[in-house]
Amino acid sequence: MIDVEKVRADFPILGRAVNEKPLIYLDSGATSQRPVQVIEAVAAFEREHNANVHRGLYQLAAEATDLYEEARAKVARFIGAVPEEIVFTGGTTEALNLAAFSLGETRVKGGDEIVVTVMEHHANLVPWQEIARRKGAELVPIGITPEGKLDLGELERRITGHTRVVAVAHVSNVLGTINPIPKIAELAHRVGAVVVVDAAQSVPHLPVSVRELGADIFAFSGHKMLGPTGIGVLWGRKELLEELPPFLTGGEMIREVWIDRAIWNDVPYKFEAGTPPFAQAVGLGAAIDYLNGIGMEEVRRHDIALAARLLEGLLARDYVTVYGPQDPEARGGVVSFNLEGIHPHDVATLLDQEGIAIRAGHHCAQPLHRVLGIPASCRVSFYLYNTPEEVDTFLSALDRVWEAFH
Ligand code: 7TS
Repeated sequence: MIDVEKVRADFPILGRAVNEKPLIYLDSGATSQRPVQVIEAVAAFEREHNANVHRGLYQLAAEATDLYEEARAKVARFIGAVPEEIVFTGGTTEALNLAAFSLGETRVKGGDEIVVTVMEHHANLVPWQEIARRKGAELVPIGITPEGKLDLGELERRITGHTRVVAVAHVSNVLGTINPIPKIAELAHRVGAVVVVDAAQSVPHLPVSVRELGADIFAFSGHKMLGPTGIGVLWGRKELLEELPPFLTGGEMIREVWIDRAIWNDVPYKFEAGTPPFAQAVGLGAAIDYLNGIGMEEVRRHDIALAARLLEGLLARDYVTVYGPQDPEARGGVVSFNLEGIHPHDVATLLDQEGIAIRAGHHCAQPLHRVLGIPASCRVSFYLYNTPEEVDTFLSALDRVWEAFH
């Protein structure tokens, strides 16, 4: 069990008031809060070790480089990979653009197919739309079941000899659905397709071993897992990373340059052009230390307990429609819903009056909302610092929102 009160004491922002009420932060799916250990790790780096990495031949640059590479090793261990396979990026969006561009260059040609799902965040959809458009390839969207799970029958039918890439979220940022990556990878690999996993909502919340999951590329962001903004990760199988061309070019990503051509550096540096976000990487390393100190199994159990309590409360209210699987074990700590006849923006605005922060809108998943037949939804998302009491306070505040409209 997580000692939530002890955890909360590490997050300065959770001590503040919003609209004269104690802040209840239920939007960690958008960005998590940061513990003092992460804030201090970044500050200590800036105060004591700042120099550009992989450049200078002086002590300070060596320290900065060691700390940056140490962060890479921590990320690798955290997801069961090796450091050469960890590419630091600006975030999930940049990592997925890198994957789409580089795979598009080498693996996708006219008439090929790219399989996506209707539950993708725009970050794992629009880059593939662009590749399909540029290469004359076709985007093949896989639908969901009435319960909000991926339609595996349709997936099996639509992965064919034409499929070059299967791009899928590990955990949906709206439905919370956990997709069966090993099964998807097996189907894709049978036809030689590459599996790209948007792990933005999974790596922060579940124990993840990239080797066990069997996919080829994973992308996630530091800021959703207690780390700073501006840092993200692309993990790829080494052989695949070696095959792929770089996305951004310039300094640091080269081995040798002539006036008319260049030879690329080894992986992962081939994909890290320019000055990388090294202070942020050190912050991400501190975030991983923090999560390891708690244990990802514990984080997962905590999410399930809170989601179960929330689902039970929401399903008991006949004015609420919940989207996605009703079994808390089948989802991450994200729950989306609507109140009958009330716009999600009104719900979020009234809850804010009570110090409760939730997200309302299409959550960068407009195609999914079209499939659900709604323009927008409300979303609660948890993390290790949320309490059962906050869930209860939220549910009674929701009743007050409903009453305000009736
Ligand atoms: N993929 C998923 C599944 C996400 O939830 C997000 C961010 C991204 C990709 C993009 O990550 P970024 O760090 O590059 O922005 N999701 C959300 C959200 O649900 N609300 O705000 C941001």
